[in-house]
Amino acid sequence: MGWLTRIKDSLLSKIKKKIPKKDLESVEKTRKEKKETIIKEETVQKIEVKEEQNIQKKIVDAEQKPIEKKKGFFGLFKKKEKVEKISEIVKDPEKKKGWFQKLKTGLFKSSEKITQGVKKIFVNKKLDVQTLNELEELLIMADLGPIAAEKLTAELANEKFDKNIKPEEVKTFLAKKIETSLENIAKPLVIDETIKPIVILVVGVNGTGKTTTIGKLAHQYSSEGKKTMIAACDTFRAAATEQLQIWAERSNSEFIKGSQGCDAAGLAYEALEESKKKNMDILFIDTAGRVQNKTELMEELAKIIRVIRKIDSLSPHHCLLTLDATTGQNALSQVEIFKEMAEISGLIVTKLDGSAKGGILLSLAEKFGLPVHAIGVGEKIEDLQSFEAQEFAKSLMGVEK
Ligand SMILES: Nc1nc2c(ncn2[C@@H]2O[C@H](COP(=O)(O)OP(=O)(O)OP(=O)(O)O)[C@@H](O)[C@H]2O)c(=O)[nH]1
Ligand SMILES: [Mg+2]
Repeated sequence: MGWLTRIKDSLLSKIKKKIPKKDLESVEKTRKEKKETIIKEETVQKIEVKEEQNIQKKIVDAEQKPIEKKKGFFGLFKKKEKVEKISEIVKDPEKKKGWFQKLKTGLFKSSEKITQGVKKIFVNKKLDVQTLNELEELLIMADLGPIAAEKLTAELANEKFDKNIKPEEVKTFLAKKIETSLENIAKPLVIDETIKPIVILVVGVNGTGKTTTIGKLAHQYSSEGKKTMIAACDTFRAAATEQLQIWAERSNSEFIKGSQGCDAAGLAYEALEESKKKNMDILFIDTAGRVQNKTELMEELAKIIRVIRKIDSLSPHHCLLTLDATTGQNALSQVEIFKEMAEISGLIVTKLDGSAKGGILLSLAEKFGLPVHAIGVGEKIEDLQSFEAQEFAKSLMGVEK
């Protein structure tokens, strides 16, 4: 009954009269416990941030060779004050309709779960305490996360409590609210054309789609006429280089590789030097995703960042984290882990084709507010769409365009 804590006071007193005293007491207890947990979590987070800052300071201090312009780890993505030319992943309007269809098909498992659930809850029923509780539960089960579920349910209660409401109306209402929540995070990847090359570092857990996403992004930019280079800095996994090389060929990108097991940071340095020499527009750096050895990965990523900054102190200009939508709530802990390792500037959520956990985008928005630049909707080179709040919300709720 989390939603009860969020509804308007006038409605609250009306609802309270209908709820048995013992239930109200239990809501009050949950509310108190929740508040205490939030305070505790915030304190822990503050300590963690402080520790993280200390670690990063040590990394910077330990660096021997002076870099072009000394600056803190967290100054990583400072924007140039004046961006003269900006390029975005622009959607071809011709393709737009087809993409909506594809997203709808991809999110079918998620939307079907919600549609069937809403139908069951709201058939010939008034919006009352019981239906609201059931709805909140359904939304949590659909991976929207407890915070978003509570918020959406309370918003529906505020507007429609005690009124008859049809399943379709519920879905349309929720789609609109979800759209508003996602609007803040749906941001295209912006490439500052005054910087050459723009360095895009791609990180993420094994199998989340780093390599594939680099191939897709490189293809989009090279089709726009940009000169792209890809560096195979996942020197850890066997066959990773060969896989990336295929994507480089498909996307008409230059390719730079080392031998298996070679120093990833050294290779990244070489790649940046080379891409400068060749006047590349964008350099993509692929990385290994071995989170099972967090310390090694953390050191490797920190080293990559440290050495490329010797050439360009503002690099990497973007640090993208790929998340596999099919892993659901697990994606949240992946963001936590990678936020410790690098300053994540944006997310790419992959495998939204066929995922029953599309609601994860809401959880991510509520928890981190990080920009989502694009979504993966298949394994092919063209299967990367820019993330658009409205079409996503409608697809998730199974609402017609
Ligand atoms: N259906 C679907 N499959 C995807 C998508 N993105 C990536 N994949 C598949 O997911 C698998 C893993 O993708 P990779 O790009 O190799 O993932 P990675 O993060 O580079 O993995 P490691 O190199 O092992 O760390 C491949 O089989 C891809 O084809 C997507 O959006 N949809
Ligand atoms: Mg890979």
